[in-house]
Amino acid sequence: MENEVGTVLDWACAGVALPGETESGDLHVVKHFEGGALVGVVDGLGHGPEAAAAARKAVAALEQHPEEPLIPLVRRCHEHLRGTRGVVMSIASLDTGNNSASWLGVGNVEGILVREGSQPGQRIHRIIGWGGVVGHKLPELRPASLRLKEGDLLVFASDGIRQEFVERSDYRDQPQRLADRICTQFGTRADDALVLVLRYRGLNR
Ligand SMILES: [Mn+2]
Repeated sequence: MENEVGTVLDWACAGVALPGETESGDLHVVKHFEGGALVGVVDGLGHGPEAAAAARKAVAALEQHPEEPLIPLVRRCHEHLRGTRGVVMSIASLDTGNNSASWLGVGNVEGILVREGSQPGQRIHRIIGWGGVVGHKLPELRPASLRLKEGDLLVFASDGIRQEFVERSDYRDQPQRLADRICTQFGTRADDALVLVLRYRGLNR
């Protein structure tokens, strides 16, 4: 199963915990399922062990049923996280049969889609994150739908990364180099930070 992800997505992430903390409360999800993959970034509120525990619980809930539509999936996650710090997240469910994605953000994790062949600052779709905290209070959940083409790039970043990365990055680089560079160049060092970069390859190439 894991190998199959590699044929659909080239992906990498880069992250750093808040200086002084031993574990990060920012975690990524890249989970394949029959016909697609669930991807995204989860940020446990605050930082330190309690934030990390909430984030791990969220990722476990998401990975348990990655094939589920996003609304029931986020609701399930919300129930699992009651009594924890809670998390914010942006996630996307990729449908490799239809070359499409369903996206949903709760809180302030950045999510963008950069079309193949874009110049810096061009043709970037930003995923609107609604307010709220998974585990405490959910906003109205309204996933967005987008078409995907081979070569399109998806980037998720927690709020430990300054948002100006969106306009100022050169997205032509390989996922690992791009993730490393965004993390180094735009990390605030005032919070945990995580960047997830995925290049969509599709099934038929
Ligand atoms: Mn954060």
